[in-house]
Amino acid sequence: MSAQYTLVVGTKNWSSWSLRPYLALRATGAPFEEVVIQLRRSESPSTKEQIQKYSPAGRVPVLKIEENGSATSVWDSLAICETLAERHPEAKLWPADAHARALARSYAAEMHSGFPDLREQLSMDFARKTPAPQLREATQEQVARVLESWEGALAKYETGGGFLFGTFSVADCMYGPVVSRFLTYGIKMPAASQRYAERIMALPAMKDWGAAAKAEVESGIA
Ligand SMILES: N[C@@H](CCC(=O)N[C@@H](CS)C(=O)NCC(=O)O)C(=O)O
Repeated sequence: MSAQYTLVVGTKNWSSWSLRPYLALRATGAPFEEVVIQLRRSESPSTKEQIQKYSPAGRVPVLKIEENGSATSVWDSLAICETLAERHPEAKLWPADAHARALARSYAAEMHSGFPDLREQLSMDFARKTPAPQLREATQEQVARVLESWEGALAKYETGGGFLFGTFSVADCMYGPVVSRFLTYGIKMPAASQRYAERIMALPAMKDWGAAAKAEVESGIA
């Protein structure tokens, strides 16, 4: 019997960390259930109370895997992406080439552990278009670093499938929400990055996430 997956995510308009493993899970093609927890909710049941039912770390995303009578919870976006890559080798969530794979891992890890000013000043607001705030110097440097790294990867691998390392990989999962942020705040991108952004936004998974985010905004919960 195949595993049953449940992905626990936060409010889709805001939860960039949740979008990352969602993109990976969609890329596997495996069926899954979804639980959406409302972020920034203080009244009962608060965000904290709701997340605690699923996550020992008190954060989303969480992937629950039920299989052979037992259940495992995997938390943290990168750990979930790694777990999915291992469980679904056919999805090729890491590049086949060892050199490209090492680079893709670096890209994913750099996003996961870095860019604090970009994350704070250009927080994900998927369904909205908003003028960018006055960007601090550190934020400007981090935006430039993202674009420089995209341009570098695309110069070498774009022709192999259009994504950072050719075909869609965990590196793209990690940067998908950054594409959304750049579009929300009208960040100017060089040509290859602009094409990359268009390809990411055209993914059916991004479109579905965007439709759900729009519904959240329209209903006033985000
Ligand atoms: N390093 C974690 C970060 C997860 C995270 O910060 N998630 C936010 C939502 S995007 C959260 O759960 N916040 C809890 C809250 O708002 O109470 C990951 O990569 O999954």
